[in-house]
Amino acid sequence: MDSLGQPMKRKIVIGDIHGCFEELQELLERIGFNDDDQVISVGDAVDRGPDSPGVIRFFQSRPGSVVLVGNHERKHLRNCLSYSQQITRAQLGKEYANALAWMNTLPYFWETEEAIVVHAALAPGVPLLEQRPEILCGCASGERMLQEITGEHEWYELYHGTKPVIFGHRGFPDGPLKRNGLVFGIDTNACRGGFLTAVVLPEFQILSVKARANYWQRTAQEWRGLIYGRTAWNSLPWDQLALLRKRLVDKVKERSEEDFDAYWAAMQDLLADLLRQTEVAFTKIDAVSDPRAFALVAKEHPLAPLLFKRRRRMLGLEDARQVYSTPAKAIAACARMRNDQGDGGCPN
Ligand SMILES: [Mn+2]
Repeated sequence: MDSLGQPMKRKIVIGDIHGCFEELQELLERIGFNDDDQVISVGDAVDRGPDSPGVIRFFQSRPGSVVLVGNHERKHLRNCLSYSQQITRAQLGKEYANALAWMNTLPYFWETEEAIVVHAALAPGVPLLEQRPEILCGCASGERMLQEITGEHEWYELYHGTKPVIFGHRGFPDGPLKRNGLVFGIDTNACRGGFLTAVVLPEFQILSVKARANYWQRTAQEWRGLIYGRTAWNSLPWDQLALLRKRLVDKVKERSEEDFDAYWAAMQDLLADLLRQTEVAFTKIDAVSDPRAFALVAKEHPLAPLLFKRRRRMLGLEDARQVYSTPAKAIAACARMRNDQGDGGCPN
């Protein structure tokens, strides 16, 4: 009961939604939510999952609901768009400007009678109003600042406030983190096929629903042609690309290089697909045993460079990399192949 003897309004705090709109609906239904409940997202409501626009519309249409700025919203706000943000921008289309204006109004923390809600972390011993937004939202620079403060420890091991903290950002695949009734980590990797988790206040009741798919893997694949078809990375030679990847991975031990890793994996897949296509093509003209007749047929084939190479010995990924010096050239060969066969065999 509140001071007027009314039943306390429920607050439903939800972990990183990442565009998993169906799971959000299912979780709220499971909770039996109604118009009196306040829905609070810890941030990272968008990106990676299938329906960021749906999630945004949901929160925009519920007066009194709260979405915090997570590191993903922050990347949109700072126009620092890596793969998953580019996908969301493409999904939103004309609505993107409106979504940005909305994100611009979002807070970095939320405090209720029962708990403090942040996206990523609190710097130990610093009053809530003096916390740095970078640390609260867990962007790359914030993570570095926090690491300098906490050293070997997790920030929540050093939290000695009296009010419980609810946060997201750090995925706990085996279920939400509950620590001394004081710290609740509720990102349970919904967008990677894990769970979407909520804490319902004032009881601190925890509920999760299983995600229907590993959405990020799927979305990353679906959009890779569209997004990376446009980037200059395609035109970098493979070894430079590998070097760039290594530098990113070595330097930034953050989540930000996941996007590049997804890109790298997509490029590897692409080459492997190309090789599989070559196998089919090769089998078809393998019957042509006369070298001159083979040359005549192979020359006209979309995968000619690979066919000639294969004729001499077994092809591997390395060979494909040598024949197609950049991803852009491999993509082009794939596209020619697809046009030639009309079977959409190339995933790009
Ligand atoms: Mn997240």
